[in-house]
Amino acid sequence: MKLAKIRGERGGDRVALVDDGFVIPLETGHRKGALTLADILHAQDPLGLAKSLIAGGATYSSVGTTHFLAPIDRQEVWAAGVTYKRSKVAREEESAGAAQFYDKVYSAPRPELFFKATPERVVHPGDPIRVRADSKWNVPEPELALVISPDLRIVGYTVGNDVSSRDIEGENPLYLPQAKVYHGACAVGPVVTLAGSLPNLSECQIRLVIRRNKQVAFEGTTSIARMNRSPQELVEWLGRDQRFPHGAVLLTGTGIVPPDAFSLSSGDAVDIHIDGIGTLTNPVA
Ligand code: DO4
Ligand code: MG
Repeated sequence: MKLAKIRGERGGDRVALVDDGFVIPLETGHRKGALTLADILHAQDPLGLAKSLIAGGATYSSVGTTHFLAPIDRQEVWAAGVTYKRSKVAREEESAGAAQFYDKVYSAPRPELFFKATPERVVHPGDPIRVRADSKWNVPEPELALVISPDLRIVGYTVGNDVSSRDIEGENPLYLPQAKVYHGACAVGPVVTLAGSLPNLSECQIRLVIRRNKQVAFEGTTSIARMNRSPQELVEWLGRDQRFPHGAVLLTGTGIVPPDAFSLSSGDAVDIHIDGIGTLTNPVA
């Protein structure tokens, strides 16, 4: 079972339950203060609460005709890095003088964790992501995203794109925030699959397809089983001496890196599919 934020036909945004290809808007406004998607996700029984909010006579629509929004409210977006061997090797290759740090962080107990975006900065499904104007080497990073409650439970999963500038990061690891955090660098969505509804995570595949002029310019697949750390471990580190009163979304690192000759260009279309969740699609501005 999945939850989402959708744009209603007359423009208002709604929280919806997504089940078996159907989208069912929820009546979130009739209780004391309107409930947000995050309120439902952070509840002890999100599915029970969502089902109790289906109005009698609710109009179902189909997933294909629905305008999905990023399924985020006030959560900060964080990201983990170098959690797959492919990412470690790619950073070692791109990095001018700091290759050993990537090997160290891949195998150290403490993971690489960095701040990625405030919710206002998150790009909605279908809206354009961006490459930095002062960068020549840019890639999407297709990542499993964990939806985390204020009490640090993993309450759901969505798809994240940690768009990154490889030349800026490669020049000096201290430039990481500039390579990672800029306008249009983070997309999330289209739905949140509730924690209990995802098949065994280690059996799920992540697939990235980049199209240029309607032709496939790059495609790659990895398995979440290849992640060198468990989601729970990443959340435990994220929550150390840290508080998330509004919850958090944590991107768990990329296991797919296009070859070094590839860089994202304006007009490209990026599809990231994760089994059991769905496909996040964004054009490049
Ligand atoms: O250290 C660089 C960032 C790595 C990253 O974002 C990833 O592995 O996904
Ligand atoms: Mg990443």
